[in-house]
Amino acid sequence: MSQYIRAQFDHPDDIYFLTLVTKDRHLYFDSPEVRKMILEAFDHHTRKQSGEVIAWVIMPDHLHIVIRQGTNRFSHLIRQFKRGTNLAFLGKQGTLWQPRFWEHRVRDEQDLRKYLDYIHANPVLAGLVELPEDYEASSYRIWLERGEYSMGWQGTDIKEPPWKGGE
Ligand code: NI
Repeated sequence: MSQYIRAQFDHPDDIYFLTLVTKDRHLYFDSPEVRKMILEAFDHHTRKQSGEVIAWVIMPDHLHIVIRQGTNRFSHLIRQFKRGTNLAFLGKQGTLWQPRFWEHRVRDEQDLRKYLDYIHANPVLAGLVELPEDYEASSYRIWLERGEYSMGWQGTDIKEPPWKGGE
């Protein structure tokens, strides 16, 4: 029984919502160029384990990403991603990241919807832009084109993260 449950929670198709925060909340990712590099690095490490980046927002001091984890655990992917970005940005000296991260398993489509809305509303709620599509470092425009949002959605009704007591 325990084996069965473990396998179920460690499947390549498992979807996770992940939050990573910079060390001491430094604004390391305060330019579009750097945010693009961070996303590309995450995408690279996700693809390496045959996973998929489903949604994202790269904020100046943290990121939220939804992934299908693929053939290796999401924690392995995060270790590789942190190591790779530390090396690229700091040349092995120090770290860009807080040691811990937050993960939530996305259980169904309704759950996914909540995480998508939370991700895409992030830059608006942080006061960085007025509309989600004005922030370049999120997957909002992709999901808008897929017909998952109506034009003019602002996300200003998204006040709380979709989990309790979360970051
Ligand atoms: Ni956030």
